Amino acid sequence: MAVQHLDIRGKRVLVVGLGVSGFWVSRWLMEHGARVTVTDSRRREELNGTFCADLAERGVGFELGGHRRKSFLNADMIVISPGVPHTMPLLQEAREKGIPIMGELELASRIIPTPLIAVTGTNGKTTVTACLGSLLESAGLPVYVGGNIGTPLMAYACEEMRARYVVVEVSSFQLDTAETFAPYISIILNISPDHLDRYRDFEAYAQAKKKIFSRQGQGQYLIVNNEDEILAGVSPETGVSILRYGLRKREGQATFLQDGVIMAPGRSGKMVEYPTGSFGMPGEHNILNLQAVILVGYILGIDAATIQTTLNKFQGLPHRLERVGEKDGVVFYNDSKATNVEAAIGAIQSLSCPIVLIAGGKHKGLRYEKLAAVSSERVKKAIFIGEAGGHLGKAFDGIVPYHFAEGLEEAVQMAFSLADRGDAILLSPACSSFDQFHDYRHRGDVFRTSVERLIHE
Ligand code: UMA
Repeated sequence: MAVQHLDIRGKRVLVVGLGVSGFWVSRWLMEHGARVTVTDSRRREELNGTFCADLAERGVGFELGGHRRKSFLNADMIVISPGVPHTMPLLQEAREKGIPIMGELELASRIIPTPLIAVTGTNGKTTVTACLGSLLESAGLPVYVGGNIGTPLMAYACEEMRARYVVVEVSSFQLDTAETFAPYISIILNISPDHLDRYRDFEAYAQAKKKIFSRQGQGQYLIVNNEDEILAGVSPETGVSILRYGLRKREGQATFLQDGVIMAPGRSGKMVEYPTGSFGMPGEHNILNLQAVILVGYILGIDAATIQTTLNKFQGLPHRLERVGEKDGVVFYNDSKATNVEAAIGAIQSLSCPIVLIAGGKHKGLRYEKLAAVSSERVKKAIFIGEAGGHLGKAFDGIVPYHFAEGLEEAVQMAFSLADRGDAILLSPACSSFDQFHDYRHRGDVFRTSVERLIHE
């Protein structure tokens, strides 16, 4: 849908949530003649001061420290941030009154004319998004990288929008409110339990993820991981071209692994070989994720040499199985981005040495039995922190010896005292960070600083 169909000039638009999404949404709406009020349950002192000052100067109205029912019911349209549950009672009431409610991603996708390459999945989506950005850049294709990775697409909508492609990391929260969103290429890397504090059950979460392709059709592509039980069963009949990847060769699969080499279709119609030994990121999960990158390269007609060079050079991102130091033969890994069980399992399986695991944080209603079972093979001791510590302890009882620590710094000291030369100390929390930290980056930074302090003791 083109921007003029949104018809927002002079309309009262309520923006819910004043984080980075609400900020860029409000800016765009003001620039296009809407009368904007932004509301946030947090008080002004708790919000980003630069955002508040900028929007105040542009004439945006504020309702902070809580939401007013009247503003929801009197709005001509409501735009919500991803962190705001679309099931919130005030939104339900407004919906019943016929007031259009839109998420930031939906709004952005209606405005942006640039073809979108959208990446979702429970784990690995930020890494794949960043790697795709790198690939397109290396291929000389002007690209904008945004979404859940940090900068919302509405920030791009406020620019001249000159990119050839937009690579967007998409979360289930953003997909909850997607209606017309139909990317040129969509990718689902995997679906495993996460965010069960926001969704009714796993099925509801999986349904949200599948919305990434529900509006795709002829001339568009869907790339899915055929090793994932849920995704292997996905087969839309909307005309979208589906490309599957996996570790074993199977019928109907576009790419697969054979003797350490990824076999993939090439531009000439012949299969191309991508040796994985030189890839910059270790682990089986990356061999899977990078097949999605190869397939995007194939669709866009990028030559195989550029694809291989990108995969060799790309070393991953901070806080994702990042080596942050070594002392007396013990190596420290920061995997703070592992905010759910499957991600932590992926990290444990990627390391081939004995592990002292640091896990825990905000409990999201996940079950830790599978983590305990995988840990029994390689984790010699575990240290639990935060709100989820007790739940983890119950799951690990009788499987792996564990201790509790007050905070991350104490956990690092404790882990080092329990480790021997040749071991790895792995922070891979399997939980979100919000009980003790601002976000996973903050948690990873505290880990790194604690490790550096220990190294220099
Ligand atoms: N708020 C309300 N009322 C509510 C709930 C929240 O006013 O009922 C307010 C909060 O007080 C807060 C604001 O809403 O001030 C925050 O909105 P937000 O959480 O959507 O934060 P943004 O800063 O806009 O960041 C969002 C994404 N956050 C979430 O999905 C929770 C960021 O993903 C994303 O990078 C950014 O948009 C740009 O697209 C973060 C994330 O944790 C990294 N994502 C989850 C994940 O990766 O697992 C999904």
